[in-house]
Amino acid sequence: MDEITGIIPCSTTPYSEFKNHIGEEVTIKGAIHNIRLMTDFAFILIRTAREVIQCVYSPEFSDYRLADNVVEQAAVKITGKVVKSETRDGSERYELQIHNIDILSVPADIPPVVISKKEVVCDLSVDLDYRPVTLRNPKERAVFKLQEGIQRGFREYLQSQGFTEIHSPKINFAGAEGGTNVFKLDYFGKTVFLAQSPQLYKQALVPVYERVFEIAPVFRAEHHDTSRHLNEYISMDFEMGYIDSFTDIMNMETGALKYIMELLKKEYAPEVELLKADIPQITTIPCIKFKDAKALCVKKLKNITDMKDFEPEEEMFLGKWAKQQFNSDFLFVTHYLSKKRPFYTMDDPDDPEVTLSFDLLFRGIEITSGGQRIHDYNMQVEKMKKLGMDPAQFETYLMLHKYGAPPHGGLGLGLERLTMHLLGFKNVRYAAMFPRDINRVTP
Ligand code: AMO
Repeated sequence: MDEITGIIPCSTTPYSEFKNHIGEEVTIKGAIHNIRLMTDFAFILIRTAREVIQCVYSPEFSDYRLADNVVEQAAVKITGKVVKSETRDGSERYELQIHNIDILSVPADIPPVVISKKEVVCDLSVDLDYRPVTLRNPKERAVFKLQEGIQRGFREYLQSQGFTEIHSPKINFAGAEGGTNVFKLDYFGKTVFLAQSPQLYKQALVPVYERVFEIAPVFRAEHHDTSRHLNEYISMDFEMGYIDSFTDIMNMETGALKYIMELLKKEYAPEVELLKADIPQITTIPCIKFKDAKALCVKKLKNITDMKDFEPEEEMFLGKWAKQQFNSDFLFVTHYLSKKRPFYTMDDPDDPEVTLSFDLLFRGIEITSGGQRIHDYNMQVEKMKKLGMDPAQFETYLMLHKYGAPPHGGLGLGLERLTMHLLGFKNVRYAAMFPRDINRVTP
């Protein structure tokens, strides 16, 4: 009888170890990414989980002869001898002289778009239509490997600061962020809502765990087709109790971003290089109050009509201003108007027209909203009433306040928005693996 040991013996050698096996025979498994047939030999590129390995076929290397089913996208197991290859720039590279190819599977058809070149050259909509295939292109898949690094950095940093990871429900009794961009759902005859954010739950968990975080999808019924809005995106949230001021939250975010950027440089270097990612250097992040930032915009930009919020051009201008003035890619804008922030936001006791809240701009686009929350029951009920909300509808949320909550606050950071600006994409869809927008629910 066989017994399952929980151990999978490693049957393939990663490229990073080739340098230790020069002249030896090794085995690799992967997909044939590209074949270049020459007169009496062939280059066969093998795409493994994170690398593309050059293999060379020649009748001189063994008795093995190339078969007809050695085609691009076939899954293969190759054995061969590791040799140093010649590079134009003199850098150390290794390749495999093929001794044998086992075909593990053959594709039924050729890919609808060319994925074996450096870039997939097609319109964004075509790229997205064929995402399961276009993501096989090393540059396209690198985007989401890097995105993994961002999430990992966020998680590791917050865990190091005593945060507990949570998962809040995505089927909710109310929209947490207000507005019309909430998806309604028929739930056995009852109307429920897809979570716009984990807001109500992360706050509820502050008296339980003090510091919590969540990385999860959230849903926004965006009615417009813009280059920076998705209908489903990954929100990286945290909430922390016993804060002295809402600047504690900004400090925690600054620490997390520093950690993330260092992790990307250290452990995601191949992707950073492939994507030419412009990883920002963070020392400190400058802060400006909303009203001062607005005054700057009014002075420098024309036709500003909305004095309560920023247009995208204003955020772009502020991003450039932060770069010029402070050599910073980031800018915290604080004290947004009370009218413009959600019901849970704490007003500034010194000036109730404004809130103890902030946005973080990264290269001129908002990537984070956050702030201090109301923790007092009566204050929260009053604010809800003032905003025309029915506190009875939020009875379960208000248990937080009713039964005692410490001063607390937190933030939500849009993963795709951060990725988009790290990589200089013009459209957030490039930073979403399978984006959902007003026109797209497939693949
Ligand atoms: P807010 O609604 O501002 O705040 O969202 C926080 C961050 O999420 C990102 N984001 C989006 N990304 C892609 N597509 C969208 N449609 C979209 N909408 C928002 C942005 C934004 O800064 N509960 C609060 C956060 C908090 O205070 O803790 C919230 O969700 O990067």
